[in-house]
Amino acid sequence: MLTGAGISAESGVPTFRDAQTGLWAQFRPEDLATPEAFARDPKRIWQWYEWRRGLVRAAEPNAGHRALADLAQRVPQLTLVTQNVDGLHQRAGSHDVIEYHGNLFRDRCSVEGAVRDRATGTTSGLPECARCGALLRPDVVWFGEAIPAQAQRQADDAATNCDVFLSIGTAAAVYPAAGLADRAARAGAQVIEVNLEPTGLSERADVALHGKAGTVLPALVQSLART
Ligand code: BV8
Repeated sequence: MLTGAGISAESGVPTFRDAQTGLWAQFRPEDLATPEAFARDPKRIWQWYEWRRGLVRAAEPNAGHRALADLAQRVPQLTLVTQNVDGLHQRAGSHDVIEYHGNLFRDRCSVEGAVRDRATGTTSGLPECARCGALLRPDVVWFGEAIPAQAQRQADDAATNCDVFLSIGTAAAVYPAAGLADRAARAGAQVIEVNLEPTGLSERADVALHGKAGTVLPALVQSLART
């Protein structure tokens, strides 16, 4: 399964398509989630991520997240790959979630590249590495950056070896994540899309269920439970 921002929408976490609100309304996420933007103005980028952390802390997993955690108990082999950096799948009880684009709540050293704790003091007023004092950055994948190697390998393997590939709450427009469904289809899997509206994947999917994930997924899991 591959999930995107749409599965967290019903938890009050804005999708990337949803217009940003307040201070961020004037920015496209694609312009903020880049190493260049961070190099240019780390203070602004940290404000954006702190804003998003606040939104997610105030959010709760929804019926869509819970249905996927439930499904994992019912099917023998299930791999959950998410593009979301909000950690809501894990809070809903899903295990071994492949965080394809990282996680909002971890910091990594902008020089050493490793996940690091924050230094107690800070000379720049921004989070700094407890080990080398360099600026910390959120442990997420920015546009133009590579997917973490282990996550990419695990996701590719799961897509190549699955019988059913579920694409949930994603516009399927950001690569290489958007290529996973085609990889699964080429390997003979059934591709099922669950999304509020048609996407670039819809016509290539074997089944396209258009509706809210928080409604469609519990119904899907229940119907599977009856079989
Ligand atoms: C890379 C983390 C190279 C940060 C993110 C091939 C073709 C074209 C372009 C490219 C290509 N290959 C690479 C690129 C460039 C780029 C890319 O894909 N650009 C796009 C814009 C065209 N890709 C990259 O830059 C990638 N890196 O290529 O590096 C490289 C390789 C090796 C070595 C060095 C370098 C990295 C991409 C990752 C960027 N990071 N996030 C952060 O979050 O701050 S991407 C971010 O945006 C999300 O993680 C997610 O992936 C994406 C948003 O997409 P969705 O999740 O689909 O969300 P969206 O809002 O778009 O849609 C939501 C959907 O839900 C909608 O359809 C809506 O209808 C639906 N919905 C709404 N409510 C509900 C619902 N559905 C169900 N229920 C509901 N209630």
